[in-house]
Amino acid sequence: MSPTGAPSADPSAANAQQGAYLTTATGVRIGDSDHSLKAGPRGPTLLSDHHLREKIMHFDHERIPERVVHARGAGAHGVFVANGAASEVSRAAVFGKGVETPVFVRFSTVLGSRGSADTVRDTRGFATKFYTTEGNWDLVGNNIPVFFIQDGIKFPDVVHAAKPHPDREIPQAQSAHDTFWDFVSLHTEAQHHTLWNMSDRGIPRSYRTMEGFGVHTFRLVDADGGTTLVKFHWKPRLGVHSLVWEEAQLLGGLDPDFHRRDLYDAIESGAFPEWDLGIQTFPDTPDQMFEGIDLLDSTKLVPEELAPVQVIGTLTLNGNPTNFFAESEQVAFHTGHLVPGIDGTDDPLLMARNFSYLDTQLTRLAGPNFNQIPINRPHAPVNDNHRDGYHQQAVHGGVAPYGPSSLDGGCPFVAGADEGAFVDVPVTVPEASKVRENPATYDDHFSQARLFWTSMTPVEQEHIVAAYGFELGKCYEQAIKERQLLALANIDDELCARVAQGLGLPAPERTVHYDEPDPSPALSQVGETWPTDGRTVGIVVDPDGDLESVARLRETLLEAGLLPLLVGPHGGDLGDGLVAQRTFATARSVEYDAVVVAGAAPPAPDAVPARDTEAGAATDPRVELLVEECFRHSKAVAAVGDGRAVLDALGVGGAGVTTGDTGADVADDLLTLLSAHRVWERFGTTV
Ligand code: HDE
Repeated sequence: MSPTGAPSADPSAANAQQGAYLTTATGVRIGDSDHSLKAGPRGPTLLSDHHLREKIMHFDHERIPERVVHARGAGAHGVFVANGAASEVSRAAVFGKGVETPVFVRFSTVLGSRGSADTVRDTRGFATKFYTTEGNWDLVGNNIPVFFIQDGIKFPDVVHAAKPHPDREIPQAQSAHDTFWDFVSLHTEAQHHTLWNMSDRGIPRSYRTMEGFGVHTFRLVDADGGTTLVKFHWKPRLGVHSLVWEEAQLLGGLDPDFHRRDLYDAIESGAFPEWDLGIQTFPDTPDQMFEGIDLLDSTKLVPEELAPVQVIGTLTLNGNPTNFFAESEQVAFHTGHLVPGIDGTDDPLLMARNFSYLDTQLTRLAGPNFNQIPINRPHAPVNDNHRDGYHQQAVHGGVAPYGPSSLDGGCPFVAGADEGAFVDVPVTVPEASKVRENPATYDDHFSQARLFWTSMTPVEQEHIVAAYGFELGKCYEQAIKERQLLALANIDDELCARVAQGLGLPAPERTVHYDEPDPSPALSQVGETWPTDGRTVGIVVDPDGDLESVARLRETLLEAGLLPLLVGPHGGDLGDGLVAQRTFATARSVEYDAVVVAGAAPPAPDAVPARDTEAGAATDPRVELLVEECFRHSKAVAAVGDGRAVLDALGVGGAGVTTGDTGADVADDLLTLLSAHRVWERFGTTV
């Protein structure tokens, strides 16, 4: 069991940590693990020290290769409860009404190495392993519904272009460099995905506030063999929210583990993250098209306005890993891990993945037996005829690991469909010649990028323009910037003109023409309100101020499911039983969704030169920075009692700023502001 009481991999299964005494790997108790065996206290170390040899040997080989992509990530245990809505279209047991299936989910960035920062601008992985009664089903998705390439053969190209430059191995975990923009500007089918990366979706606030997508079209099979094409969507109950770019950059240094910490802390505190799983369904027609959209082209989405997302169940993450390596690092996902009732399609991207995910584990987990590692073990009985290989854990009985056999009682037997066998759908393959060609529908690289752009509110468009300005501004090659501007011109002339202006380059003319797509308002993150559970509020406390008001505000926020953190001029007791969780030295705005200045905040003794103001150094400069950054990042700001003077001195007011005599006066306003995530109008644009 994990510390939260939720299911996790059983460590005893790996024969580790039994008994009270320290032992060697072979179970011999050890009397001294701190001193090597030497010829006298100052003499040479002896080769006969078998414990030293074993301890160092094992340490020397602790590292395994990181994932070639998605190396940086964090996982959690949970449960998926189906509502039965998918049973009509799929016979999979996991979709049966009320069926509860244990899951393990791993979130990740794509580009960075294992130790890179969480908050970089990138696509995020959202991979789920369902331990169903019929075997494991892996839904290996992303937080962006489209991909860079239409054919898996291009995957090494896009990844080589996006990873650090091979000569200096920089920049780490960034797309803001020449080789990335060189590739995507030449390979224009990547423009749609790239536009999502430049939007707020590229810098999520939290794993808990990301949507997830299966990306490809999958095929569901019902009890009678009938088929339906579907796209999978994960909808976060807390809504889809993002950081702003400056926050993301600051967090890269101040808290590179921001998303990992957020996920762990939320689960640990009982604020279990939840997502609804939904499907868009399409008739399984021979052309596999829907409303003119090629369902086998993973650079295209189907707008929710054309095919609504129907909820088929809910995922709750309720258990942190007991051991990061054993679970989050060793978990191995595979698009070919399918169960009866869920199948793939001929999307050439998916087909290449079906090859890749098995193959990569041979290097990463050093052999073909990775499904025997505790986190990967199915909960359904396993009775395969695979034998031997590196790291074989099983002691197989019998003499006939082959079929047909007349020995071992002919066991194991193959099952029929009514005994739960996976039955391949007899899809008709069109008569065709072998070719290295794309269908004509794959030629449209821009219409859906434009659909995304025109679906954004002005403030979201502003962020996109700034993101392109940053990324292309980091490129050195003029030709690459100019080529990318041409791609932008083919998406939208205003987008192109605004980015070009920032780069100091002329905006080129559009060269590609296509029908104007209808916008999809469902793609915007702005305009709705969401639950505020788990939102973090920094409360700046003056030990000489009204502590009773602080205590009441803290209580109200806690009761509303938020996480108030008291920020004091010093650590420890602030008076009246209030204890500082942060100090002026350790607090920084990026940790909070809102800040409350609950009293005067004069410079603490450890403050470095306070800024001169007309009133003198009235406020600790770190508190000023806290307020200014929260304001600049369009977060809610509140002031109580003498805290109002701090805001006045900084000129902080207007939309999203609430003040009062006591904490009780600002609590309701704060909750309302937080439910909208940002004070959107403060970004300077009407939304
Ligand atoms: Fe992956 N991808 N991918 N990918 N992918 C891997 O598998 C690959 C693609 C995704 O948390 C690797 O075990 C190819 C699309 C996630 O462990 C590797 C192609 C989508 C994760 C691999 C794609 C994804 C991976 C590296 C193009 C979204 C992390 C380590 C044909 C639908 C899983 C590993 C985790 C990981 C190959 C494209 C999602 C090398 C060849 C599209 C979430 O096998």
